[in-house]
Amino acid sequence: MSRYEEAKRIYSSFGVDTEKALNTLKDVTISVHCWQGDDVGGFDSKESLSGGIQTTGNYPGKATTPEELMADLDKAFSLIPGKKKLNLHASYAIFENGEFADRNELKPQHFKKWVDFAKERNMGIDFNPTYFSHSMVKDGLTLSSPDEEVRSFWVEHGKACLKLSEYFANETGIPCVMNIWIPDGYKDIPADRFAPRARFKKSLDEILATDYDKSKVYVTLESKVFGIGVESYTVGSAEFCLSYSASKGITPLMDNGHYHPTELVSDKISALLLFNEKIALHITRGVRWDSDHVILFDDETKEIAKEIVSNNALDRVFIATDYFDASINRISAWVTGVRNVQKALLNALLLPADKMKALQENSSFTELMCLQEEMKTAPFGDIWSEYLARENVINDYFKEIKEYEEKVLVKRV
Ligand code: RNT
Ligand code: ZN
Repeated sequence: MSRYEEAKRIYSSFGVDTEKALNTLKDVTISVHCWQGDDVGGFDSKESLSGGIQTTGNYPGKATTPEELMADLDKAFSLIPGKKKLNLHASYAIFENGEFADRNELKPQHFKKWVDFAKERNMGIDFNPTYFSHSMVKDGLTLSSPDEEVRSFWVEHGKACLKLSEYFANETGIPCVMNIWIPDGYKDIPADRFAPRARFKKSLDEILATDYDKSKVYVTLESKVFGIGVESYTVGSAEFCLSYSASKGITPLMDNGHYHPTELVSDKISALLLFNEKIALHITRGVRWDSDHVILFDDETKEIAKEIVSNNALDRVFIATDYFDASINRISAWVTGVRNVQKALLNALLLPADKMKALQENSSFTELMCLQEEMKTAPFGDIWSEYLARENVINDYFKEIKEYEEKVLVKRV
């Protein structure tokens, strides 16, 4: 009996159908963030990364051109099973022949190459306006700025991005998730917490007044607790973003690095599912702060996946990755992190969820704990290996990535 057959038998003794789990997993789309490949650099400006987010490390081989980033994405995609979507930031616009357009004037032609790239790979595109790393970010503020010139520049950026998102959806035939996150906040105790939030609200209203097809573009709004340099006050706090999303019928986005360290996104998912048709996630790993470490197959990632799967919400949650590690091979960072989201989903699909729920309802907490612990040592690895084999993806990818590093990455200047 093969290892898979044996594992299948063991899982079925718990009432779990491994075939069903494998078939479900292969249809789950993960939106893969392009910005792991170049430390959130983008191509539209030489400004250093701002907005209270940071990459650390100086591993060789960072992509510095669209061609390099596309090649690296391809390498990563070849080692990641399942369905993928390309998650772009506006700062990844591609300008040719000396042409340039500022963020308030971005047009489809500046993303045509990305559209071709996605179409050739049968992928959809998700999109993010880029409200950082730009000279029009004044005193750390964008959509909440008291400077009308600054605020309206960024409103125009948002509107341009909405039209671009619609273009991506039309071209690929797959709806586009457009996520708004702004870095606005204050380092020290503000005198006025109200006015910046009022301006942010007004700016969002202005952006969303753009005519766009809501069946093709899902606008999401990402909250945050604090960033580096903006420790005392964040305009787009959790309460602001949840309330705004609810009032406008857009989709809330939770990044699991954006809460106080003892708060868990896994616990928040069910609450949001009760009040939203769709919700969105940025999956990351924060170490002591929103450090955006590579996602591991760790307890919280598993718990997040469990909440999606056991609440039957795979088609209601937009799952995206969001982290950036410049201290290790960036392609390996991509592959490890995205695979770990998939592993966590498979792990969740292999739990006897109904049985566990029934034990809770019957207050059989002793048996529930025993079963939960028992499942942790079930032969998960054999099912994962079977999944990779069926997807024609190799298990141990280090060697292949190292080869690519030697042949391609280290030769980059
Ligand atoms: C920042 C947010 C945001 C960014 C990306 C690059 O804290 O998580 O989602 O990481 O837009
Ligand atoms: Zn995020």
